[in-house]
Amino acid sequence: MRTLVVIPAYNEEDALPATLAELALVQPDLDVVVVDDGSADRTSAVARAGGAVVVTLPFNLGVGSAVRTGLRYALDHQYDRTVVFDADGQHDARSIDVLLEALDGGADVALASRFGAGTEAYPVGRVRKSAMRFLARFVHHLTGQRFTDPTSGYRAFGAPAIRLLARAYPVEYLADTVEVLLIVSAAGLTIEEVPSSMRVRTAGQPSNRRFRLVANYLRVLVGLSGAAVFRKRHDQVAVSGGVPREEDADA
Ligand SMILES: Nc1nc2c(ncn2[C@@H]2O[C@H](COP(=O)(O)OP(=O)(O)O)[C@@H](O)[C@H]2O)c(=O)[nH]1
Ligand SMILES: [Mg+2]
Repeated sequence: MRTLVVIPAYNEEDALPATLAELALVQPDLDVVVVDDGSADRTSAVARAGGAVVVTLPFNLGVGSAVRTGLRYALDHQYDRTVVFDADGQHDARSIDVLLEALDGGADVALASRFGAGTEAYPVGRVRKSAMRFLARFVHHLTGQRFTDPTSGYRAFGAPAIRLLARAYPVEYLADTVEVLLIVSAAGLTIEEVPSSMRVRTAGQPSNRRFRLVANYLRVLVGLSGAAVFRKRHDQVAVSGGVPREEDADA
């Protein structure tokens, strides 16, 4: 089994050295790719100095695009499993073992939850907390599965999920965490949530991209509902055979 750690990074020269050092210490057998997403600082240089392979995107494309790039790298280089890990030191490298155990146990995707059983309390503001709760309910409604932390970016993917997401990983904010669960679940792959305590950021700037704009949050809800309705209709049409399917129309 070959496992690749993918680290999306944007202007993380301050935090990345300690993150890579921790990974090298705790998970010495894992290869690491840092996807430098058009950083303006020395992210690429410190990543190389820390022993990682660096894939550089020409300009800032966002976390989703960076993760998709990392998964594509994993696919092209015949890795069996991929762990997505933050550059900022918030993720605990020891939890990689727990994520990989979930894959060993048969899950296609393993999701590290900040709020799972036995985790230390992670500080979240009131507005963000209710927004997260609502999203969790929404995801439950659409997938039939309950997640305590659907916006967590700390995840592991097995081979079928890598194949799917190397081309389908969503690139919009929030969709890059939440919609992934819908895509994976709709494809019939299984997701397992495991607990992992998360630290507060020690260096660099949080992008705060996830909850900066209420408008963005609402846009995702509308987008997800639309996608769900479309999928249902598309399936119904396909089943009834009344209207040609897209593939047929293309032929
Ligand atoms: N590739 C890429 N990575 C990003 C971008 N913004 C944030 N990141 C990375 O995504 C990870 C999580 O970002 P962070 O700002 O800590 O978000 P939070 O933990 O959800 O508050 C870190 O490794 C960041 O370097 C971006 O625009 N592109
Ligand atoms: Mg962070």
